Amino acid sequence: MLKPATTDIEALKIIDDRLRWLSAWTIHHANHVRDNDDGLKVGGHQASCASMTAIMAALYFHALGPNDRVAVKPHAGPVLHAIHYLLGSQSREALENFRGFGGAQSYPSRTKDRIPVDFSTGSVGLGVAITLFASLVQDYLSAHGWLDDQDRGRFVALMGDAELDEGNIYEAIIEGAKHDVRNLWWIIDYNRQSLDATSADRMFERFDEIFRSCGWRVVELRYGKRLQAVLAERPTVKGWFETLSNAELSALHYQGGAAWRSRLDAEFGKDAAEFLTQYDDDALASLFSDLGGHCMETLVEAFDGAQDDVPTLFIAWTIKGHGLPFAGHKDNHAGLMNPTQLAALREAMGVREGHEWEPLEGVGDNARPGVEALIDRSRIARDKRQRSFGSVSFPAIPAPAGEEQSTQAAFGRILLDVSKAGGDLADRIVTTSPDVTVSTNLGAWVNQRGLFRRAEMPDIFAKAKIASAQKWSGDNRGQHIELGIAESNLFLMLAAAGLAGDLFGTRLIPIGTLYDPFIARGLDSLNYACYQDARFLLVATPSGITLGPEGGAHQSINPPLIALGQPGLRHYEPAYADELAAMMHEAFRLIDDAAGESTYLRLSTRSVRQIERTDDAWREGAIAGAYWLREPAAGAEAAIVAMGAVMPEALAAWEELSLDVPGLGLLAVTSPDLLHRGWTAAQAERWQGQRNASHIEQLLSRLSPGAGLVTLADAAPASLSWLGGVLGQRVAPLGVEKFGQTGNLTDLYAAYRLDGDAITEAVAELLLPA
Ligand SMILES: Cc1ncc(C[n+]2csc(CCOP(=O)(O)OP(=O)(O)O)c2C)c(N)n1
Ligand SMILES: [Mg+2]
Repeated sequence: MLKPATTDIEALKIIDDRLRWLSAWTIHHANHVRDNDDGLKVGGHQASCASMTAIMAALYFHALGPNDRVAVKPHAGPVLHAIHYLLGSQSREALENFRGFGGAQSYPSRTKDRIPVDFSTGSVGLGVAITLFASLVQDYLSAHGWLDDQDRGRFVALMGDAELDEGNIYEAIIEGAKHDVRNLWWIIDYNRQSLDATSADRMFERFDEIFRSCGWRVVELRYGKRLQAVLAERPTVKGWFETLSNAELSALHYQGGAAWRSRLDAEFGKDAAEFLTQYDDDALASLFSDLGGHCMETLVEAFDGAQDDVPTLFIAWTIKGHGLPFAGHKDNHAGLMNPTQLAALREAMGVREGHEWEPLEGVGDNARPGVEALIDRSRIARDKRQRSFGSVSFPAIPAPAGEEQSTQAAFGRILLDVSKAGGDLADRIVTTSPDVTVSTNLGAWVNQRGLFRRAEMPDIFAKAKIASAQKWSGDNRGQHIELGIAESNLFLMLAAAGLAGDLFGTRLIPIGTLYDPFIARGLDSLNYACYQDARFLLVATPSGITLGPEGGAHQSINPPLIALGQPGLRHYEPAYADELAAMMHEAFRLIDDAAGESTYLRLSTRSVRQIERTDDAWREGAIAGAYWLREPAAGAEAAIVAMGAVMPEALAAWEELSLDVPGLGLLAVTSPDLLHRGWTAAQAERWQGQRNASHIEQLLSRLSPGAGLVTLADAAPASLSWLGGVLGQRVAPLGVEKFGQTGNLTDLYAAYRLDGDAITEAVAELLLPA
């Protein structure tokens, strides 16, 4: 690539200044200018922004191509808004309302910001790692013929140095190495400060080794051109500079030129005298601030020099708060300039009072055309892309035949049938699992559709004619992305694949499987995926103490409660294979529906006798969250309410008790999550004058107002006990509250009170006169 003309570099430096000003001003305005009715601290991170303005100017106005996608360090959100303000894609109103309701968000948000945000950020580390999985998805789409070469791009993560402490980053680069990921730039804003203080020194030399050993190129941008030239002439000063600890260096940057002078004088005495006479204090401070991440020539050169597809880590040395009065101060993370300091910055930047929001305020007439031309040429997407929805056709999904089945086995059979039937749905499904592909019943699907590998991977065992039920070969047509045991990676993979419609214009139907208890291991990544409105199907199996002999380390208890509190994720827990088939169809539909969401299926390995259906009336209720498996008599005094794998106990108890308790009902709950949402939504509607009863209110109003409910779930009893609040009916909640143990189902259900005796006792107690 040609080196840009000097005028471009100058224009980029001007843009760097504009970004520093606009980001600082946006935050200042929100904290000190805008009305504040409630006295809450508004906040914002002027120092974290100032640290990155040069890097972001060089990226957005020079290096990025139109298909490149960027995850921006959360605390540099205002810089991204300032960039789009210069580009004309962000409004002044949104900036004036920064951190206000409906205004520019504190941290870049794909769903809430009006500017194009490729990846939301906020929980540090996750925004970095998702770029790696997005790059893998890009390779997947290319290999499957869904992405033209000219539409491919690079994935860039702008990260704080303290983000390197997040373990999910290393889990991701290990997985990336296995898949030979490429087209990644991760750029560290190496300001050597975190939130609390300056960061520890000792790890620095290790980070580059870690990345190199995972196949990355590491480019360190330590010095700007000016400082590099001066230190090249003075190796002893350079040696001294490089031994300064993070804390010492930051303190000197904060203290400024006089402090540098006295330190150098103390260190080198008369040997530094001639050097020091060449600089006044300001010039000395400016010289030592010329670090790589603030030097436009250095940045442009580095980006131009990394145009191949090798994943590259840039370590760009910077000063936190560069150019602001608290530059380098260890406490500057949430520091805000006071009005006096802001006024001084405004003056220094040539911004007239009252003209603070003008995009190119302070840019001289000579420079302006060059700056405008550069902004005009910027190749990044300016407008928010339309999401791709509604293009996949979903055939009906028949339930697999079989008198006795587990929901986990039925899941595997349904996917196999989908695969055999072929067509659009089957081709768009991409499955993934953190080393539990076989044990979550994805095996048959993988036998049919193969592993995804960019380079052919033969099945050595098959070639050697060693008998195995499981084929394990891969090529670039494969549809299963194999992951190592790292549940956070699973969710980031699902997040990236679940955004394929947005990122690449092609909707994928991602399905991820894992063991239910290990959802907790990747919970923040799961939340992150939902926060961005990524769409996928999560199949968690096995679950609960119903896992029996596997014991308490693998028996999940609280995931239904997690799901109850997780926006963007719908929990379904089927008891029967036909329910599961209906739920999978609904989950696929929701993936491709603009108003949809992701789905979490909680499945079991317990083989249960399937129910005979006389009609299809159950189906609508099952999708809405519950249906009467055994209808209650009108005004009945009691009902059993059960979910999932313990349905046979509920049915048996119903059969036994209905002789003595006339009209006893059995409610099959398929989604406490949906029932709860429907209940609160109907309540909110009533407050606005509408009179619709929610699904669960309609179901429970078949019973008498004072009826008793015995709720039963192989999960925390709170998953269902809240149902008593819907109409004020009494509840006896049965469920699992202590860690599980090994054992057979009879012993375990008796010990944890999920059996017929427990149900009978609970019903009896509810029916006793008070
Ligand atoms: C998972 C998570 N934990 C904690 C925080 C709170 N937090 C926000 S920024 C930050 C330190 C960031 O330091 P660094 O990454 O170096 O960024 P910079 O110095 O550029 O601001 C912390 C701990 C967070 N946002 N996410
Ligand atoms: Mg930092």
